[in-house]
Amino acid sequence: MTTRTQVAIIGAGPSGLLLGQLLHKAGIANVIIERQSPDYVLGRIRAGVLEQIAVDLMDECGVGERMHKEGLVHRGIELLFKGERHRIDFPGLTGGKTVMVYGQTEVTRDLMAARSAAGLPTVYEVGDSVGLNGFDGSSPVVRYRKDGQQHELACDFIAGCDGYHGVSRASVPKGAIREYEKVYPFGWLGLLADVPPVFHELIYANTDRGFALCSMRSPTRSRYYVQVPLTDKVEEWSDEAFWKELRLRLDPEARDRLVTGASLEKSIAPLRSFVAEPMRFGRLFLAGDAAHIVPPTGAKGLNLAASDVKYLSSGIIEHYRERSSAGLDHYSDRALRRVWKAERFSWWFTQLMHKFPGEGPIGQKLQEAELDYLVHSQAASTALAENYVGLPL
Ligand code: RFL
Ligand code: PHB
Repeated sequence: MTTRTQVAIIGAGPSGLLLGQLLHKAGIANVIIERQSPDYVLGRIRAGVLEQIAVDLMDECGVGERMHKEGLVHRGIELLFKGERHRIDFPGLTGGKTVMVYGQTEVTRDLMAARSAAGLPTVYEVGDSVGLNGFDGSSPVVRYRKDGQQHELACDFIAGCDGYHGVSRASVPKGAIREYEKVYPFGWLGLLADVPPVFHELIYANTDRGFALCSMRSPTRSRYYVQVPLTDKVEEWSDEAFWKELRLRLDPEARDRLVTGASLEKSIAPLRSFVAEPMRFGRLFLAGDAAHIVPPTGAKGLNLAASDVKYLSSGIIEHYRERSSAGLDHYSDRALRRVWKAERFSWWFTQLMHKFPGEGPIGQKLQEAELDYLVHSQAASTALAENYVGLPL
């Protein structure tokens, strides 16, 4: 069966859902095609921190109400090294800026609810059946199978919002896109639990046992991470072993205050820096993790997805409203300027906070010297704060 739309969006993660909503608000028809079920998408525990740009985009999509009610405004983070915590004050260093702690699961849930309330078409559970064709010419077509039936979706543009392992980037002819990649020699073991957070702000810890992060989803739900070797398997980590290791990486006060409990979710994520250039091939546009990955240390992944979508939606809207291709022609360059800065920040923060195998004691000493400089220099603290809250669009 053949149907037609203006924009075919591959992937119902934050990038695809945000784009779908912004296009719908502008009167542009779009269909989202997603490999998994909605519950599967909502079950992936990922990002927790939104920059103001992402908050503003949620508002622009008309889905900001619950976020403003339940999200937590954070005015700083704490850096823990040599057993002591030091605060980085965001508003003081950036002229009043803050971030919002509101989980990616909730962002996705709010966007899914708005999409379904507006009756917009989303095709879930298409598995690996999606094929992209004709995007190097003027008539792109997306083919997929659903419930045993073959479908064809003809469109003007395809938005590849299908994450790092998606079909969109992989459909571009070899050689047309250049890929830059760095894989880090460790992962993050994350645990989600219904226990109150150890502290009301995030704690990023550099210790001689490796990195740890204390984050949260609400005043009663905590998200913690510890750096682990890539060879570790999540099944080998009992909850007890996780809490014991986390405690060893905290300062004495936090160690005393830590409340432990049964895990709701536990997983290991590898760390990677990756950029695909350019983010466009003909009528196919890549956005979010489909085009770039950052290590989670700087909390930039979801936020970059939001800024890509902001640029891409304005290019598409300009195309239909003004018959101008300028915004679409500049999409890749505009997005990549911001992407590379976030890549640099995330790489730098990862280097500073993690234990690198083979670096030895001098690596630890050099990190501690840089951290000491960072928390005592207004210039260096400002550089961290302005990147963390998000560089301007
Ligand atoms: P997603 O979320 O991966 O969504 C892509 C969607 O595409 C679907 N898909 C397909 N659909 C159809 N056909 C195919 N062939 C398909 N292949 C894939 C997938 O099922 C999926 O639903 O990409 P998107 O939308 O670009 O969003 C990106 C964000 O998810 C990601 O950048 C963040 O989660 C990264 N991240 C963080 N970002 C932040 O801004 N702040 C944070 O605090 C933060 N913490 C994190 C993170 C990522 C983490 N992990 C697990 C990688 C913490 C962690 C631990
Ligand atoms: C999270 O809460 O999952 C989180 C927060 C900050 C990060 C990464 C992940 O830098």
